[in-house]
Amino acid sequence: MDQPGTLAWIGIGGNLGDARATVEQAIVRLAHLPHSGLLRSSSLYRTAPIDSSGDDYVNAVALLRTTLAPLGLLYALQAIELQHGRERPYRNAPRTLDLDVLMYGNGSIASTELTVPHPRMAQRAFVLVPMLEIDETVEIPGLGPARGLLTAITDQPISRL
Ligand code: A4P
Ligand code: MG
Repeated sequence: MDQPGTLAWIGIGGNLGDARATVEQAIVRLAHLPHSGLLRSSSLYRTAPIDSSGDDYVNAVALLRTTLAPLGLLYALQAIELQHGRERPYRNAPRTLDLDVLMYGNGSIASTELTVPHPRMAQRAFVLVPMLEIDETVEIPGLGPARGLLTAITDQPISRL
């Protein structure tokens, strides 16, 4: 029998403080998220800031199965961000921890609070490379296989930690 719940892909990033430790702790917190299970998490990656400033980022991706509704999941992620001292002085500011809902099943959502698939994920190697580590065949609703999208952004520096 199929397990209940929806597959949700979560993007994890940070470039303030000990970003590596923060991302590792965030993955542990995701594993303890209510009504959810952590199926896979990627390696950690060092990545150059894209449309952002400050130090290099540490990025990773996690794959959950969850029965939380999309907004319930977003609020749970925001609670974890706050536990890590996330502040929002301005858009794309350096941050201790950013948790984004990249995909929620095959669904598309377009509201001010939540847009899924994440509108910029297809242009970002720091999202696509860790996703492909988890699932070589992953497809982004409306855009197709992530593998093919990566060929347009091979110039973005990313290295596995
Ligand atoms: N929101 C809408 N859709 C979503 C979603 N799918 N997931 C809303 C999460 N939040 C979503 O987010 C602002 C608002 O977006 C939230 O209130 C939520 O309701 P935020 O986290 O406060 O602000 P942000 O992180 O500055 O914006 P956002 O959209 O997450 O930024 P981006 O576009 O994701 O860029 N470079 C590297 N190398 N690595 C990175 O991780 N990250 C960014 C952030 C830029 N450059 C980077 C990295
Ligand atoms: Mg964010």
